Amino acid sequence: MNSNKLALMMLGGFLILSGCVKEEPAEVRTDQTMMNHDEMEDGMSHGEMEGHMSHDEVMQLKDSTGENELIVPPVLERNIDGDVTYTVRAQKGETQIFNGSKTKTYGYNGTFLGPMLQFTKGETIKIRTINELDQETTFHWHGLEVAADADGGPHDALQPGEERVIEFKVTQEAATLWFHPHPHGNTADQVYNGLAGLIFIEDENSKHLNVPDDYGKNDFPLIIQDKLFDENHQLNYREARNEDGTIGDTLLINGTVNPKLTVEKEKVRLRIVNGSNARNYTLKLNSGDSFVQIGTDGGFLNEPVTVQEVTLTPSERAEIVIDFQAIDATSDLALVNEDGSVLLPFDISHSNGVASELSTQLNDFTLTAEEKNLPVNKTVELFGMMDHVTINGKKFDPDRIDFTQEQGVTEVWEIYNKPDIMGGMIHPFHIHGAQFKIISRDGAAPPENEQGWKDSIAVHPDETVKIAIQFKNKGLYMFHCHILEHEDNGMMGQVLVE
Ligand SMILES: [Cu+2]
Repeated sequence: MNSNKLALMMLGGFLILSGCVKEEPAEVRTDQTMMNHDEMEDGMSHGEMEGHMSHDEVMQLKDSTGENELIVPPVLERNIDGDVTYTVRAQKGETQIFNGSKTKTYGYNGTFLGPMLQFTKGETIKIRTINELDQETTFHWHGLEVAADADGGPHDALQPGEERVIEFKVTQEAATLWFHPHPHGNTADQVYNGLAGLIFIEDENSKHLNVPDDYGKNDFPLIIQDKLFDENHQLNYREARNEDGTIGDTLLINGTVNPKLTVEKEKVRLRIVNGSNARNYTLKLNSGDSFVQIGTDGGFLNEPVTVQEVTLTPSERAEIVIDFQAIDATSDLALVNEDGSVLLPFDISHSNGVASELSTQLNDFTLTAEEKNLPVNKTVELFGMMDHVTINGKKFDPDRIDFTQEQGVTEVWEIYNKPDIMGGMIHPFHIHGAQFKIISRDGAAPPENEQGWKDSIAVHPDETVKIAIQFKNKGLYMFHCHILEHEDNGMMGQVLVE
């Protein structure tokens, strides 16, 4: 290990909090554990520390007690007057997350998180965006295929008090997308404090499929986010911040602490959004029962894929269907994380739900032989950790165009996660303004549940992924690591689509 690296490690006292999988030699791990132990003593009790030591250095989430029914984000009403469809305000406020105390938070059209916006493929949407924060922000529509001037990247900052109307046509298929801020160097803070909302796109296909779609009844979004609250139940981002990705010990789902979900004995669809700054989750049922995944980031899979678990890195989405009629769970059924921590206990209502069939054909997604055989047009190398993160050896420069691509032309991007001396970490790689197809992971076809539209992809250390991507619209788009602190630290580039 060279001295620079060691110095970096010494500075990075909170490395242990990282949500990213570290693959590194055992002796390094021991050193880190000891260092972090010292560093964290003053901030936490010894008992808490022990819990954080286990599970491969990732702070374990506290089990949900299930005392609070899951909050379902409201559906945003469309504007009645004028031609603007929706008005979305970024604002700050106080939210009662914990009984008897108020947490300072940010939200869209409310004090924490945001509402759900519904688009139908083919319609034109106009959104009035208003910044009521006391700092600049942007409104980024994650996964939406829109022209760059409507995308809400860091070049589209709204100053406090400013507003802007954006307009676009919805050209993509049914999917669960989300929106969040993207201000230059300050995304992590704003998302952490609560700025995140949902977009559901419907289309003719989705309307005719047999999939649960009764919002709040058998069709639930789950925005999963881990937070670290201080003793006053405040988020205190500056204290919690980790340059390698801020991790917390408390999971909020749709802003609900200690959530539970009451369901009928029927098929229930969960649209899961990893809205965390940095944590990766592998979700499964504590009973060991399987379930089906029906959707990826950008649409339906061709058919339901039976899985035991689903892994989501930051910004990835998965739609799953759990059949509570088929599962023989009399008690204690819960969605749990890989390490067994209880994320969402289910309360299965005694009344019988509706027996329903799930469509066996959901979509017509194809990766053509032509696409598979295209030459590689662009190579992307992800590298580093903490503040030393780069793409192709460079940090983000808003005045530099890294790539150009022709509108409507499919290109192959090859993305490589270069390990460092400590092994490296997963970087969730996201591209704005387009949905892409995964051609391969290390030369092999992606797993069945990744054979669908994606806008974010987990790239493991020393892994090479190939994707086929086409931009329908023009302009300057970001591509970046979706560990929000990495993004803010410059792990981002720009592609100009002409
Ligand atoms: Cu990263």
